[in-house]
Amino acid sequence: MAYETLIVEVEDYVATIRLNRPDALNALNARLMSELAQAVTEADRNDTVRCIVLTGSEKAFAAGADVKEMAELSYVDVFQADFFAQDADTIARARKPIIAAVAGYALGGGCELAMICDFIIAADNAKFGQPEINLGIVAGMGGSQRLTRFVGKAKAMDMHLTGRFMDAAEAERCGLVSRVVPLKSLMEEAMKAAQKVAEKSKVTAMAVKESVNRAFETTLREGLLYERRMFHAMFATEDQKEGMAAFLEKRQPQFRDR
Ligand code: CO8
Repeated sequence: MAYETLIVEVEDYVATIRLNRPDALNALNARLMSELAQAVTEADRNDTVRCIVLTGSEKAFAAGADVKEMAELSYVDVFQADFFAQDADTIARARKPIIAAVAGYALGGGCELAMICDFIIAADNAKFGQPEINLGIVAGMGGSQRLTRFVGKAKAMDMHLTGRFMDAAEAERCGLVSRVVPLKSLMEEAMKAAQKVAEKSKVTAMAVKESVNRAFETTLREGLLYERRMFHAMFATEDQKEGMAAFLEKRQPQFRDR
């Protein structure tokens, strides 16, 4: 499927989705968000895809929602359209793991989009920020909620209230990103990570994603119970038998996603 604002490639079990609005630093407009939701849904349904990598350009993952598109909207416009909400939910509900490979600016909606992914690998030139306050608005795609859960109140308040950008080293220190790599090797490292995920049982990887995401949606008690039940459920899979047999026989497992 050809997109106007994305470049999508599927190779070796990994779907790479590249945001492609270079003239606007990949600012998120309605077209891009709708195409992205569609591309993620297709990758999620595609049996040959086992992991998704979402990326932008070397200069910008995404510099936020498109200010040109938003500037003249009224309250009723954004309320009725529920601006970006459905598309963002579709991406967040994807069942296969999504890795964000972030170089350059990840600001406002761009930072929020990266946080919707399952983990972020950042290039050393990455800059994260929630500068909505400078435009007279607040975050609208999870920035006040996800960033606060990920990095804590002090950093989140600082970012949202001052609008300052966080560099890659600070983002790694405070747990927003899982690793920082040199810009030139960002895609190679992201693909290596995606290949690692892709070689696991797809069913187990989906269960991991569901279990970890529960931690952000429920109490510890409920989350622990959910995890335990998920652990029990894994014993109904052939891949549990294969994984453990392979370990005992000192060989690589041949998972069949069953
Ligand atoms: N929207 C539209 N166009 C943009 C955006 C944007 N967010 N960011 C950059 N651009 C455009 C610029 O207008 C410029 O276009 P042109 O050449 O036609 O003037 C081009 O990209 C290049 O940008 P700059 O010349 O500004 O490049 P610099 O290297 O000088 O600066 C910055 C880069 C620092 C990233 C700067 O462009 C900037 O500050 N951008 C805006 C960042 C921002 O405020 N982001 C937050 C937007 S609000 C938001 O994301 C709310 C999310 C809500 C989500 C949905 C709700 C449900």
